Amino acid sequence: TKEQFITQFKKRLSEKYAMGVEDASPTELYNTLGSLMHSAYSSDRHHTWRQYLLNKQKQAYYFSIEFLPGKLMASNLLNMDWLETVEEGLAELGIDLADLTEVEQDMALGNGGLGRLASCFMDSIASCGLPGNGNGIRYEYGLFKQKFIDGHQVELPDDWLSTGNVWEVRKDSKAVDVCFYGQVHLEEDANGKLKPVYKNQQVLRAVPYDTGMIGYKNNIVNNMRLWSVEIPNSEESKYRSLEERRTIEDLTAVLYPDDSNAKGQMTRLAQEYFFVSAGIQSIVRYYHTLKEPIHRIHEYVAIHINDTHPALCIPEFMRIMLDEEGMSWEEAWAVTLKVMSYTNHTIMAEAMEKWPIDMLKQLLPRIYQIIEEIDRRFVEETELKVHDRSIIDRTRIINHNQVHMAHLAIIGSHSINGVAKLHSELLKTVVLHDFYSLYPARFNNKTNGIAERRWLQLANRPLSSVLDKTIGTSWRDNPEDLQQLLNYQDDQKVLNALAAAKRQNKENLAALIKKTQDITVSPDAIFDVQIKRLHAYKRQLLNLMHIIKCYQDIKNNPDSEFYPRVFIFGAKAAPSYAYAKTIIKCINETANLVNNDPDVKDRLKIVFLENYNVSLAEVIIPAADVSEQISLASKEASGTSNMKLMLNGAVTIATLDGANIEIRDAVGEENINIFGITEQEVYDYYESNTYSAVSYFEKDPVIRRVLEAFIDGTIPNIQSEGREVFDSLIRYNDEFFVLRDFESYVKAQEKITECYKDKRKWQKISLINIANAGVFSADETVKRYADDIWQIEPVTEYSSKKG
Ligand code: H53
Repeated sequence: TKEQFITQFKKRLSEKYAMGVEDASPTELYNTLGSLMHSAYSSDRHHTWRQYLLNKQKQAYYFSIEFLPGKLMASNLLNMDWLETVEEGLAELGIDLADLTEVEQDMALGNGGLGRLASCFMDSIASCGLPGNGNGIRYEYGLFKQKFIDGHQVELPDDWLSTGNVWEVRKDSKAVDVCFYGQVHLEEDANGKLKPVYKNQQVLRAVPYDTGMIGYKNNIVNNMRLWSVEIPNSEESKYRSLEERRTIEDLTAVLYPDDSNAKGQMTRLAQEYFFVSAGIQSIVRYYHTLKEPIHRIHEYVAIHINDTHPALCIPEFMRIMLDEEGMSWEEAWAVTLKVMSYTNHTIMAEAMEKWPIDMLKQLLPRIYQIIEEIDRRFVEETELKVHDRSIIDRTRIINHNQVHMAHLAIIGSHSINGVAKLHSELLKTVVLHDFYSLYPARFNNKTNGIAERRWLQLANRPLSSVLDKTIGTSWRDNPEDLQQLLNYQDDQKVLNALAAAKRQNKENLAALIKKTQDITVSPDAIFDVQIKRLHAYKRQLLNLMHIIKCYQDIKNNPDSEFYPRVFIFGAKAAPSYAYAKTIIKCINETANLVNNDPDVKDRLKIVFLENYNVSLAEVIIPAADVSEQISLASKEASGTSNMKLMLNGAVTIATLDGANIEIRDAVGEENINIFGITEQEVYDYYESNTYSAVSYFEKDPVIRRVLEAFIDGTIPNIQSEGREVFDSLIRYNDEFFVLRDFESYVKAQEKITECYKDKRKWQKISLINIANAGVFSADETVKRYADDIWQIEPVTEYSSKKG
């Protein structure tokens, strides 16, 4: 109750800081509340763990090099069913919960979609009562903090742990050793079995930090285990200088901020092995406490490889089965295949990880031997199956002095899935077609999903309360019940209430924009939002070109009618991705020009919010009118901001790419604005090699005028950047078909403006989007993983019958 909470809170504050509420700072109050929550859910964590153990339940382990949870306080309060009580209790003490959550630093151990998906899954797995855990790296520094200086992106370190982390628990007793480098050879042991003998290995200590993943009002608390590197006591004497120590500690120091290029850094490869080896060792150790025979481990353990970064799970699991559990190769391979499953998240060739053989051999000699043997057996087996030998060249793991991580992941997993229908089809028909012909039964689709608790219940309380009043509260447990809203699509009262909620969110965002960027925007304008990593294939440039066209239209005809729009961007560019940074500079300089041009008279505003992250997304998404999902068809595996924006009532403008197609199917053609060429047309262009960007420049005066603005000084301060963009389109033939799609994009944008002017029509479309977003609940997605791939079941109370 509220009274109990107040008593406990004051008591804890006094114990922790020897203070009363009046003297405590927001940080002290935040830490007090966090510690109170932590004590409360720890017993649930213990209970959950015991249930799994006593039931000997099969558990899934989600291995991911990225997790992007954002802030945890509000979502933990919601899931613990404490939110209202705590809010009221604090209010009575004169404290605003929002002031405390403000103190928390975003946990940004991920770059974008991949890491955020992993965190949505963690929330959903626990909320569905499923036995599933995360396994990753506790980076000392998260994704860089982005600042703009003279319109350029500048990266600052994200020292997120500097203020402490109330949610994590260091588990010294669960630390394991992870070995690198050295030499290895095989020797026969007393039983005639080959065993590896190591020399000169570097031994590092992996220390786990556990964070409870709290289920939604179900008392289930799963675990996200993140590993941090340390120098083991036994090795202390080896690393005397500060520099040597630092090199080792660097292993878990930073998250690689480039998720589009597998860079050849040793540290990155070492990171991959580090969390994989530590995770698998700890799983096997736990398995032994069940006292079940090792060859049945697949009945108790499912390991999921999230993108290729954890693909070393396969040889590492093999290593443990062979070298430590004494299995034969055949036995070890049989269980490995049954345990492992893999999700592919991209078809972009440059994101397909490959490592030079020499590097792998040097860093992980035993693992390399095992990979070689997996490859040898794969070739041997496949030769018997296929007539066309070229298939082997295209599918084997080791080729051209490189180790292909996706090939390893596919060959060693019983399930391979894509993340949206189109993406999974493209995997089968194009990108992984050879593998599909070898292992058709392994391929399946699992369309991504989002944690609707965070993205609606928490982020958009005005909308949530309209929903409660209109359709009751069942949607909070079962997002598909949002469908009931469809009964109100012609109810003006409901439409007005939805519009009022949107208005409140827009005012909120407008205030944030004023505060952080000192730009005044009117909530009467259309809020047009593109939020995602900056990447050429995502085509922020197409958006910018349309903005420039609008600006030129106004300039050419200053008194013409132009419906006010605010274009809002949020995006980080990988520090080494020069072209992406160029686009940022161009957007920022265009913003400077447009926002300060008196002719524009507030009809156009461009806002590029600095340091886009989960917390910022939680403010932007509820306020969006238009959702920009404009990647070149075939390139965006799924996208998930498209789902979050739809759920919050934004109307989508989209290409037929990724999950956009499924959004269209859910809302109907008339409630989404589709434009651009299809994936088939993209492939036709590739095949015929007939795309000519310059012809669009020559024949379309609008395109010509827009592109000239990049190089003729219209947009100041972008001499070199403007030229670079111009050249990428004209000289280098526009890799992502921006010019090809420009005209249809402009038309779709014009339709949006017309539609927005008809308030009632717009509100109805917005309602239809909200009502149909339930199918994208990550709860449903993880249930499909649980049933089809992991074969895990929701927890039941321990029954002694199970023995
Ligand atoms: O994964 C998201 C997709 C999105 C895709 C993204 C992604 C990364 O964030 C990083 C690496 C990678 O291979 C893919 O780009 O389309 O929605 C979750 O599946």
